[in-house]
Amino acid sequence: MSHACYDNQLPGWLDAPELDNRDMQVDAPRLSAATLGRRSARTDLRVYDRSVLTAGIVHLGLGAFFRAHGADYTDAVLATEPRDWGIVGVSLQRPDQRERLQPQDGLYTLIELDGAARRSRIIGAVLDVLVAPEAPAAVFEHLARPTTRIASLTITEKGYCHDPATGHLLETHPDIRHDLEHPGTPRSALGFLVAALAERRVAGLPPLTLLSCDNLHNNGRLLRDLVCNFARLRDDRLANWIEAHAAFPSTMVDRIVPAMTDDDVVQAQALTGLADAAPVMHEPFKQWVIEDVFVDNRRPAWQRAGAEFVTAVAPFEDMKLRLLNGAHSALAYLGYLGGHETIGACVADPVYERFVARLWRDEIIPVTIAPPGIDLHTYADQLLARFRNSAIRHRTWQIAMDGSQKLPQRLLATTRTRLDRNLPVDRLALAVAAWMRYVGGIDEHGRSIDVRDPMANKLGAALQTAGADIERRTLALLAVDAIFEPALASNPRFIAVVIKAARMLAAHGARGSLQRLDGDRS
Ligand code: CS2
Repeated sequence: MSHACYDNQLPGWLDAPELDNRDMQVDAPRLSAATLGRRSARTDLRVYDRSVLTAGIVHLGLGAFFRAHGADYTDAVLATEPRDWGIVGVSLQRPDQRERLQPQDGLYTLIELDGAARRSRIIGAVLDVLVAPEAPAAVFEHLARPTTRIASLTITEKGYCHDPATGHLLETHPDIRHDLEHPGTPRSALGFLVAALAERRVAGLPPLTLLSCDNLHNNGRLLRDLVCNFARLRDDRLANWIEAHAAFPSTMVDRIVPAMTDDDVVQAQALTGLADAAPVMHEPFKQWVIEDVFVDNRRPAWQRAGAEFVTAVAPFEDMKLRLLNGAHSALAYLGYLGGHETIGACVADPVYERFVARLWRDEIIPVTIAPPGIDLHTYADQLLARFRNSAIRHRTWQIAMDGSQKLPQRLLATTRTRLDRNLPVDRLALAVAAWMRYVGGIDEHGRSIDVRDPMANKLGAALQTAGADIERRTLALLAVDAIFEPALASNPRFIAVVIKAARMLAAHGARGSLQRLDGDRS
């Protein structure tokens, strides 16, 4: 899927190091159904008969996150209920996942990293991998099968072709325009889903449950609005049918899963004794809270693997987006600028640790509604412990990507609430100013930053027009209404505090600014 409505073209996800099957080491058999029995004794496997599975789930966006999260939960369900819930994975852009996974019969290794401890498990839930641009008909065929009940998505924020500030469909997005003109060969997830739903309707089949697992506020509702809006551009009756009969549960998904590196491949082989081109490293923690609305109530018993089905996901989602992802993005920009390569390195630095603790305690928690039974201070303490997991090398640069798509739900929603209540927003504003400095493309040592963002060129052009003056640069970025809704961008207190933070960053650097914020000038 291209994203040319913005001004540069970028890969959709990052878990693709420069490695292919030729790089595989030859001193161990390749992981596959035939070699599974040769795995090391310490490698776990949930045992079930893959040959009897039907693929009840078609998953769009087969990145590392889904393989360590939704596929792990599903694998656990298959161990007790081995029938309906195999997964067909669909890559919307590139063939690399298919090229790695197909020789392995879809099998891959999950490696849980807990300080010095490593645990490996082989996952068998992914039965097949399709590459949408190569085989759109095969994707439709799977989505339109009577046995397919769920289409789940981890396509990253930008994959929704929406305006991040308002959630509206970008009707001028080239992929959306393309998909309206060529419904048989779509590029976007929306194009595939709506065309497949149209086929199901004609065939007299029930629609699907469309399960968004991306870090977006109210992700089920957002997906429903986008799908129905897109469908309405094609055919009102189709849109009405989807609105009336499809289901769009909202979800909160959580597990820290850094992008794969070449070293992961070496580590996986050392642990399992089998060569795997597609292992995934992850933290021990995982959480999945799902709104319990599924077409015909057909869904895997994910609760057996620890997922929670609830009636209201919003408080879980807001807690996670604002505390975890908000802190991640704040640390990503401030940490990158301050020379920290990973989140672990950030929180090992007392200045950054104090910043994030106070960001949670003083600015985010007081305006966040806790989900039932959860104490937000305890949740924040657990987050800090998770961020400290020294085995997880989660790069600030990776999290800094696509900030234009992430800022609204992670940092700006909290900022708005605080401004509405006349509360200070110093730390949130410093994070926003750090993002502004980051997208300027030059770090504190004058080196260029590899800024990956679908709006990078637009943001760069706005900064270029603004010139060197900090106030003008800040105002130029605040004027980008796809990110900053007008009520926020025109709030005089917000403008003043972001300009002040930007000046502080320019004068003292990221680390120096954090020290000043805490009144520590040492
Ligand atoms: C991270 C998330 O890359 C990012 O932007 O903030 O991927 C984060 O690790 C997950 O949401 C954790 O559940």
